[in-house]
Amino acid sequence: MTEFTYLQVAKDEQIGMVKLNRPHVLNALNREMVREIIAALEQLDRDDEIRIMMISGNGRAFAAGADIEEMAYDHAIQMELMNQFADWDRLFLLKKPLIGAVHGFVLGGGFELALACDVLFAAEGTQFGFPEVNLGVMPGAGGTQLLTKQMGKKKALEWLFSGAMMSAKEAKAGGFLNRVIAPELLMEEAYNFAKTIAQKPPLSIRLIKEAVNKAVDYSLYEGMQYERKNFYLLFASEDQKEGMKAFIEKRTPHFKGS
Ligand code: CO8
Repeated sequence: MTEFTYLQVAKDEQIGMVKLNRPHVLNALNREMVREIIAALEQLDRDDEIRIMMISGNGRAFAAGADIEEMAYDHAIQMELMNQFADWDRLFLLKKPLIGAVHGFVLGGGFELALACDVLFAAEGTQFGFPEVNLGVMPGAGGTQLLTKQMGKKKALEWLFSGAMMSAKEAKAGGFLNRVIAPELLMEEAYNFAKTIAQKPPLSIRLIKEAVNKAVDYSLYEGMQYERKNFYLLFASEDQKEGMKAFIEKRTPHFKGS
């Protein structure tokens, strides 16, 4: 396997395991880390020894979102030209199942990564949320589309408008979380599930995944393009500058609606 700066990647029999490993900032996803996550998963997806993939995080969070410090001073046109989140689309082209085992904070881009998993397990005490609204922006890597498709419009809007954190119990009731597990058993239970699926016929698993994705993904692509333009556009606003600056300066933001 390639060496990664922000990830630990391992192969255990037929299971490929990716661990986000930037714990001092709660696995905040900087651009290089996002590139690495996609590269690692694609590498495992192409690996004939691997039948199923798992993703989890080291430290006290799965991931507390995109790296705010890195993007706080970005501009809309620069973001449009870089179009960094376009790489994210490749997560939806993975052919093998991706099992998420999440804990702690699962926020913003971290929540989007969790929603992109095919099956999701969470430790008791996990907190999910889209706090982007508190920073003067909005989800930009599929959050509005995935949460709405997986939870329904009204429930999704409650969380997206408020930026509040939802418990694992609420997430399970919302329909996008498969199991809530005692923290000390999370990895073991996710691993055992992966092992069971790894024993199934790989072609059946691949075609089941493909068929289910056809059922739920219709028009997702268009929705994500629209969302992305709006996300980039918000970087032309004063409230985005204020929201992110206030986060960095550890003070309450003052939004003006401009
Ligand atoms: N970006 C950068 N640094 C972060 C982030 C982040 N998202 N989250 C936490 N950190 C850092 C903190 O600044 C802190 O660093 P330091 O020790 O140097 O001060 C360290 O991690 C620990 O965090 P806290 O001290 O704040 O820990 P608390 O337990 O007090 O609070 C929270 C935990 C509530 C999770 C808090 O850290 C927080 O609110 N974090 C920001 C959450 C957030 O707003 N996330 C959304 C980001 S925007 C986004 O995700 C847009 C998605 C677009 C697509 C992305 C594709 C990749």
